[in-house]
Amino acid sequence: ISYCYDESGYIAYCPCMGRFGNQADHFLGALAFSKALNRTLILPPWVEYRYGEVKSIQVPFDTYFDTKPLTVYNKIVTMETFMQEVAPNIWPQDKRISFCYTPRIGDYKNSCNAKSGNPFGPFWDTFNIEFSDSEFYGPLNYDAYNEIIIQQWIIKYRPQEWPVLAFTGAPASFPVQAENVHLQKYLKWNVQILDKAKLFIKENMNGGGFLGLHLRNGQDWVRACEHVKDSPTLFAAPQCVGYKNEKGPLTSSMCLPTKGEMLKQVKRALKKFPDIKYVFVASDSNHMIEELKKSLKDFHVTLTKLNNSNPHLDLAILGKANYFIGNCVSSFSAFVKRDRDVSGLPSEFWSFPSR
Ligand code: GFB
Repeated sequence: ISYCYDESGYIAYCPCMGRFGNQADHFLGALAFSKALNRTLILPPWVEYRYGEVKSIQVPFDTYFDTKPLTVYNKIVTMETFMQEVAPNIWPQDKRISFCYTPRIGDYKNSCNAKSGNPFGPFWDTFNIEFSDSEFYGPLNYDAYNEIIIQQWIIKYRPQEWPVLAFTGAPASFPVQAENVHLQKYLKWNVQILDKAKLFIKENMNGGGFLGLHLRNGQDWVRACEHVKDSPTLFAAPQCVGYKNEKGPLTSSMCLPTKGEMLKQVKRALKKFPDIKYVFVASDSNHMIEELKKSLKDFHVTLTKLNNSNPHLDLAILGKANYFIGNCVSSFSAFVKRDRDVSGLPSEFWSFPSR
């Protein structure tokens, strides 16, 4: 398909922070920001890290998602298509300028150092992008709902002069701004992911009727949860406690629930949904299948999980559960919660509200 060039310009960025959940939060913000500036959003590949590999790996955006629903909201193009078909005509070397708020520490002085470090370097290298200069956009910010700031962006960076605003990191906040949560409805799994999810549900859970659990309990998480006491809105916690703790304090069991608390909560959910006969467990580390089996034997439910770790398939399956229990603080859980909200499916969180 040959692609038409957008005279209003483009926005590119590196999803250089965190893993999938963080990047998805950032994506929704970048989507709103690009729309506010009336520019096409260049859909970046997802940045992934493979065990034993030093450099990040860039996975094309449409490996997981259908790009079509996004077009209902704003103009988009995948980074692969942009670099092949558009960049050669509109983004000459001297216009390849990286954007950052203030200089970033790295190889050069007074520079965004957009390619210093991992995943920064590997990300732009995937497309053979070198930057000729840096642009410090501070004190502007990327709040798409601040009309004054948006006007300033538009006036300061005209598309004729600045065809591509290429950001060193996502032009978005983390966690996702409340105003942008609803944009999740444009982020739809592609048919390959959906088919895999449906097949798993068909083969392992008799076609449906299951409780989905997200257990975030790996070592990195145990360490992260130690910060709960001094970070009352840690990571995705605002989805539960509000952006200013207006819905209550964050507790450590919301981040890392004890086994006892979890089992109690699962039992309560199964009592509420007596027709549910399957429990699907997703985890980055310990799925607790044996403990769950033992403790749930009176409920006559079958416990199941993926045989091989596949975060996106876990997310897609959790998105289809009849009921979901996730983690307030995890942006991985936050993705599932937003995804389910789009289709009106009910969810709750571990140890929240605190009793
Ligand atoms: O998605 P994510 O940003 O969520 O990062 P958090 C967690 C990653 O751990 C996921 C894996 O992208 C997956 O690769 N993971 C977590 C899982 N849960 C599951 C699961 O149920 N199944 C599978 N297969 N994989 C934050 C990071 O994670 O954790 C922060 O993003 C920071 O940057 C913090 O590192 C400690 O918000 O949960």
